Amino acid sequence: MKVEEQNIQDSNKNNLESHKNHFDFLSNSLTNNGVDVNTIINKLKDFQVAIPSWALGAGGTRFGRFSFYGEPSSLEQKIEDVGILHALTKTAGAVSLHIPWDVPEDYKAIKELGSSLDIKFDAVNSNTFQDQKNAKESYRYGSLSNTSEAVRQQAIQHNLDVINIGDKLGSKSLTVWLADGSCFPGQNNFQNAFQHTENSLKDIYKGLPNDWSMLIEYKPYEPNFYSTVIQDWGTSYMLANACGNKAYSLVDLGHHLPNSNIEQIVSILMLKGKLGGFHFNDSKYGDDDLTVGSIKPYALFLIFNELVYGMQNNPQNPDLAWMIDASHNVKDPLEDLLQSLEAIQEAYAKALLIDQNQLKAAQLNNDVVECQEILQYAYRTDVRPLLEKARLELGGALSPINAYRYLDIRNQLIKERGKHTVATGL
Ligand code: PSV
Ligand code: MN
Repeated sequence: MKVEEQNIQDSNKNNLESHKNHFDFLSNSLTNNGVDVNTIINKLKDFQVAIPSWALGAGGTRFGRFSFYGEPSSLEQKIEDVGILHALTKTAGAVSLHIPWDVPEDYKAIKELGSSLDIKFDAVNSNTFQDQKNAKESYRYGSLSNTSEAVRQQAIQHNLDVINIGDKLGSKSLTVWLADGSCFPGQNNFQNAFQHTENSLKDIYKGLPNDWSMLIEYKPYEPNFYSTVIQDWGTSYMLANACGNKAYSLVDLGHHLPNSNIEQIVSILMLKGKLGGFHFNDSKYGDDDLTVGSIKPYALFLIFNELVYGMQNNPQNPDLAWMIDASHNVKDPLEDLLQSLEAIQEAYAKALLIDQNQLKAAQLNNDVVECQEILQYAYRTDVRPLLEKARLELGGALSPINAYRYLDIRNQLIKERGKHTVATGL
């Protein structure tokens, strides 16, 4: 299914006037405060976030999964779903595939479908956290860190295969997330596990095309509960340095222990030119994969403040691979992603409002109160009219969620695909 621009325009009609009033009011007051509103709108228009193929169906927990009606059951349908998100928001112009869940049968057709919907193929993700049918070796006790050379070789080869698949689609980066670790003290030799991982990553790195990046994702626990080989940003940073200048760290917001200062991690990785990718989600307790901005919106804003600072001051980093990594059991996955996209744009717009020169001056004067005032002035500003304006100018929806419901998209998908389709993924 494809959402036609005319239908989006129809859904906007009734709210255009109220949008204009809100926008004019905000735009005037920001302009009076020295903000260049057009620059912010253009930055919002340029900001594209990849949708992971596995978030388009309902997620699940180890206790069960409640599949959502009309889920995409093929790669084509997943890309069509991303097309729907992009048509409504104009900010979801990329998809991130997970191999082997998403191996294309017809590359040409998949590429054509992507470009007909203005969707690019962003980072490709390897999977050595599950055993695949007919695989010779098992990842039960790890993959790139395994004590067995044969298992490590199989996992290295899988990553090389993933690069090859991504290359045919126009992807430019490989994301490696390892579940490797141990569940009980004494189970693993930490040093050997780390050394094997470093050597395996170097072997994968050798197969990376020149214009590609390798993104190394870290996570403190789960599925292993005692130790994880790539447990934190420092480990990921060490490994990226060991591999070379095309290897970077990837920050997933859910992959930190409670109360970690993620904005500081982001800032230092950017200073060192080693931040390559970013997975958005939100969490209350662990890697909860909840809708972006649903639990800690202020923390998200502070993270964006550092990202904006880094994008302006640290050209040593590549363009970041932005992706949403969220999924759960209880919402329509497309509505959930629309909410996440909105929260990301909102935090980004607020961070763009921060007057960096004023902040710098206040920091140099050690004016702690003024520093906080500057951040909170930006955070408390309701920037939604700016997001609406950016979407309108690109032919998107004033309110993507309202348009999605007004156009009755889920019911159309159910009609097309049936009720009991199940998306591949976790
Ligand atoms: C692991 O929790 C993770 O965040 C990695 O990005 C995976 O590739 C993804 O989730 C899907 O399992
Ligand atoms: Mn992730």
